[in-house]
Amino acid sequence: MRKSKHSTPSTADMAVRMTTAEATVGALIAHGIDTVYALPGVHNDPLFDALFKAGNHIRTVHTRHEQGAAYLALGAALATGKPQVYSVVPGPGLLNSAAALLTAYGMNAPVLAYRRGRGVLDSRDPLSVTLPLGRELWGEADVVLGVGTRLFYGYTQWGTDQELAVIRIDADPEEPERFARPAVALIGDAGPILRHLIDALRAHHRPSRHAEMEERQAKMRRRLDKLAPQIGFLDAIRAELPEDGIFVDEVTQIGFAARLLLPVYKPRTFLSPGYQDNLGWGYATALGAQHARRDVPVLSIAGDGGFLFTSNELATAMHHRIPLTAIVFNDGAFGNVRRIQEEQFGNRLIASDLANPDFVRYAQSFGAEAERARTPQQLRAALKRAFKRRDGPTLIEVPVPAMPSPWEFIFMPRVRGVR
Ligand SMILES: Cc1ncc(C[n+]2csc(CCOP(=O)(O)OP(=O)(O)O)c2C)c(N)n1
Repeated sequence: MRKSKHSTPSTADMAVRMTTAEATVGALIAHGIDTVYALPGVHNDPLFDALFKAGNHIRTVHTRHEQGAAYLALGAALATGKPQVYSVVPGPGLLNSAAALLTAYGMNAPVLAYRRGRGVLDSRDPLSVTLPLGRELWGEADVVLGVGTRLFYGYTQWGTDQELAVIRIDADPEEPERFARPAVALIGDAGPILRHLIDALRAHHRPSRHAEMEERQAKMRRRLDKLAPQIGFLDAIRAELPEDGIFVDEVTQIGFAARLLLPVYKPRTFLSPGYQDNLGWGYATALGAQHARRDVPVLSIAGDGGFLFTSNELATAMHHRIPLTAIVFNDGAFGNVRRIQEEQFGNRLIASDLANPDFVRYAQSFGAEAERARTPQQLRAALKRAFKRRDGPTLIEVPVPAMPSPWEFIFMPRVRGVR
């Protein structure tokens, strides 16, 4: 809003004098937005000028690529639960940010806990399960309540039959019938709907399943021990990341195992990409989460493939002094792709080997703290040091060999019905 040299301007006067950019920024502030993640250009120069004039009311965090701006905004939204804003130029700027936008769209995704719902129920509760045990339970259930989830695995892999009644709660009326018509579809805000259901069910009691579930959890855990190399690193991470610290997952071996095995204690502390599984979302999204939640440590994990998608945002982390800790698990390959080529395509390896920078020197060249850890014990010590730093980013490189496949716990055969 321009200042009048004379008396206080009337509302009509102000409306005439305000530019579209100033009105936009004013509206953002009025809606409680305090940060714009952005990359400027000639198309939105007036917007940036309006942001400048807005002074302390709204901060601008500029990134080094448009996907970075969008992922930072997504990370901030996921970590705080509040709407966030990013701004880029039209055309290539918008298209560059499209993968992040697609992920944001795909994430409106969770419970069971399907991985994006992890933390809704504390992992220490025996009733809190991940995919493999979820599938077993699906096979036995007579009623399933899906809250804000597509129930993708249930419908498309585990199967349905006449004996199973599905009740779905979703904010979007188009969602419940995406795969099959549920027995009941409740449309609206899950909070009040669940409150009604709890009140209605208060009179009904059933025997506790805690003991049974503890036994089944232990049995499943013995099967999952096959993923021992991943578990070693995840144990080191869980030991150092505080209960309210935020873990940002990636499409990588440690990430796949984390979705099944990392204990998660609180909502919004396990951020995982939407069902599109965008490789490369991790570092920039984690940066946004750490920018928005300075009060807790945020940990980004990535493979060497995914990390280099957005590692240019190390410059952003330095510029804005964002104290994000990141681990790169370096196996010199698109490891996931390579293992599938080895196991399912007669070891015909193509386009899956990678040439990498020296990650420690790479991060240091931005001015970041960096070190290498080779074992879970060394990783623990490095994380302890990293989480103490609050004035800028840290990178830890962990060189790793190929890891055991998690796929038997993710793509599992049907347990009921016929398609
Ligand atoms: C945007 C995008 N491109 C490609 C893929 C396909 N993809 C899934 S995992 C993967 C390899 C990941 O390699 P890396 O990050 O090094 O992790 P690793 O599997 O080696 O642990 C690829 C290319 C994807 N999921 N998303």
